[in-house]
Amino acid sequence: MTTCLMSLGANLGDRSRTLNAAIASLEQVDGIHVLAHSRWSETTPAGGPPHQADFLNGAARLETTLSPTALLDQLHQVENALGRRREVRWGARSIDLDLLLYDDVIVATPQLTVPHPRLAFRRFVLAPCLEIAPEWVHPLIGWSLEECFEHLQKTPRSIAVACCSAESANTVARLGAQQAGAFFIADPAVAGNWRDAENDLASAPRRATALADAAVEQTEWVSGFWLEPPFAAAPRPTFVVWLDEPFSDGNPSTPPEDTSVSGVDSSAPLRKYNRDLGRRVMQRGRGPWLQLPTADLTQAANEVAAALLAMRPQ
Ligand code: A4P
Ligand code: MG
Repeated sequence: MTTCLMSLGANLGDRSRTLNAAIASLEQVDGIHVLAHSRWSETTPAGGPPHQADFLNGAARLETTLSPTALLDQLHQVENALGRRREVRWGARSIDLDLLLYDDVIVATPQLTVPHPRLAFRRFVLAPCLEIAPEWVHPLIGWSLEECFEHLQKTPRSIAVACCSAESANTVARLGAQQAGAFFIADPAVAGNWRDAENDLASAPRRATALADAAVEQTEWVSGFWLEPPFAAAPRPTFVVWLDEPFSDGNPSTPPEDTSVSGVDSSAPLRKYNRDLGRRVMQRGRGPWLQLPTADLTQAANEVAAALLAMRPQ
């Protein structure tokens, strides 16, 4: 038997009736037992097409003998039976059932990501989880769900965008902030587009000052850079978006040619910087993060804007 945590959401039709029906249907599935569920709470839509109706959200704790993929399959079957149509990502829905945690198992396949990547900073997900599983430790972040929620409560709503390309980071931060009506903090210290560890070290004091200045006046901000902690003078962001730069063919941000050493892969130092950056952002115990590809900067900016909305008190 494995214990799992799932979220429920609905913003079409008779929402509470559908959520209750989902719990009853799950209880009927062989290999699933519902241990507890939260209250259903009204929340404002975060992301997706505009003018959607408010959601009713909740969470449930289950016991199951099913594998993560078999469980997801069952969640989809219950969604389908309750009239779920999939037309637009983040579109209005009669029911959405997401698998948040499966014990402390980590799954990363094209069909399933566990822990759910947006669990640790969404108020409409965390608040109901606190009613039924406050002590559950997020297996990647290393904080309990209660600690994640407290962090959300006590930090100003803020996102740092970390990327080895300063241009990509600033674009995503600027567009995301604009969309959500938040303040954008540009990197005060960039020498060219590509970042490196040496420049990060030299730029740290200016970056800390830019963050500290903004924090005095702004309640919500997005920075086009990440200042690695600890930095006493600088406020910590609520979470970090790591824009993972794959340097794949056809990528518009192809690394610059190094003409000084012929025959050497000039992108190797950047690849290393990119990999190290990701490792540092995702270091256990540091706080929430979200990994996004640089392939679609507009989509990444939408994620930033939706995350800011999802952090706001309801
Ligand atoms: N998938 C991968 N991992 C998981 C997982 N852990 N749990 C795949 C469930 N599904 C997972 O999901 C798209 C695909 O994600 C699935 O085919 C599955 O294989 P979907 O349910 O078809 O589409 P979606 O829900 O629109 O996309 P997504 O990315 O799951 O969105 P979220 O994160 O669920 O956000 N605002 C409020 N206030 N309340 C909400 O409930 N929900 C969303 C949707 C946005 N804004 C909201 C709410
Ligand atoms: Mg979903």
